[in-house]
Amino acid sequence: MKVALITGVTGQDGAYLSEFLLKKGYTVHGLKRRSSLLNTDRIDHLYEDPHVEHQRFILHYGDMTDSTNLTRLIQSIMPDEIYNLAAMSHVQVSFEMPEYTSNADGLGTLRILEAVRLLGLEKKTRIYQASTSELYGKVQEVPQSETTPFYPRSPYAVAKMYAYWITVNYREAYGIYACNGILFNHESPIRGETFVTRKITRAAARIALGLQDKFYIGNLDAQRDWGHAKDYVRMMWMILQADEPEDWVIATGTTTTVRDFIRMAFKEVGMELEFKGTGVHEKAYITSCSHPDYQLEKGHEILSVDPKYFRPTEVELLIGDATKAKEKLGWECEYQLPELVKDMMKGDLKLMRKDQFLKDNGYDTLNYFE
Ligand code: NDP
Ligand code: GDR
Repeated sequence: MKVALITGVTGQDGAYLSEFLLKKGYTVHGLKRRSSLLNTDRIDHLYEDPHVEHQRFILHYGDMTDSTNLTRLIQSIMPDEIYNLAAMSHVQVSFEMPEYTSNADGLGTLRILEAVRLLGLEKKTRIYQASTSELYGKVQEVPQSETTPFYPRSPYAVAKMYAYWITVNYREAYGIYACNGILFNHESPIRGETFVTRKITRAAARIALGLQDKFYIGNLDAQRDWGHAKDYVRMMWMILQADEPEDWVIATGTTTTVRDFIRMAFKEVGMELEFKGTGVHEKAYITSCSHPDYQLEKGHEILSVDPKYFRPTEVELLIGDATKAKEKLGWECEYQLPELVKDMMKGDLKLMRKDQFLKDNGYDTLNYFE
């Protein structure tokens, strides 16, 4: 049976990929960071007691900025496949932490490749690099494919551009089976809460349940090609099973504005919206509520634009062309945007009902310092 190492195992994709590979019979090793509070929520359901025999899901402490740690782990695990998913993955935060982002996302990838080379695993270990549609940045061509030129627009994207090319270089220079998956945005009910889709579905659920009045948002005109993370992790695995190592675009081929994503999320709780005003003055109001469980007054203001969420340089439009992956690897996505929004809203309504229960029973304000 194959052995995989996943960096970024505690993240959205790490969790879905772990589940996927374990179902395929792999032994999965995951790299997690030490943190003062537990950060394994997304993979707790996969946890195995280290004292049982034949453990197939094993976690190790590590960090992408520590090459001795990465090399030692790879040496002891001797993986058949490495999925390098670990990254400081928030575009806006990368403007605040450009040096760290370059170190973890750019040099971190080099550290993995170098470890494989130094350990003489060039012919054994296949490497998947989590590349991104952010590489396309400023629009050069639509839809974006494997041949579209890059024009990164954030420290995150610039770091990922280094990671992309160092992966190509190690493939060409040392014959390592190393591939870039250029994945467009993919979301899920376990997406990080500060990415725009999850921020919206959380807010829609909380507003519908009366736990929150309104929320604040940035650029409503940005357009993204949003898919479901479940479909995309399957593709990561398919990429490493191909005969030859190559780079692949993975996308749904449709694009939607942030504004329309908000409309879709609120529709799931029976609410129609009207957007009024422009730029920083834009707001959204409820025009009708058709769901018996979620009733708010018509005219209730649910959202305002806050320029704090604008980025110094924005990526306005992403839409991917995954023809190569469809034709050569037979990849198809099972989820389109409406099903994705449904899945995310279902998840957040469930979560927020739990919050509501705690609030109704007085357990929402536990204060350890009292
Ligand atoms: P998440 O932000 O959900 O997860 C990132 C993971 O990386 C977490 O496990 C995080 O640990 C870990 N991590 C961050 N910094 C370090 C570090 N210095 N050392 C070790 N681990 C670290 O991202 P996603 O799951 O959404 O994305 C996975 C990868 O795919 C990322 O590289 C991202 O840039 C890339 N990508 C994502 C896309 C998307 O739409 N989701 C699209 C294209 C590419 P912790 O839990 O402790 O924070
Ligand atoms: P992105 O995702 O930057 O595409 O990177 P994000 O959800 O953060 O932003 C998408 C678009 O929405 C606009 N936006 C807001 N974004 C956030 N986070 N918060 C807001 O309040 C808000 N309002 C508007 C943004 O300006 C942007 O245009 C994600 C990450 O997962 C990367 O790691 C990955 O590489 C790319 O997707 C593909």
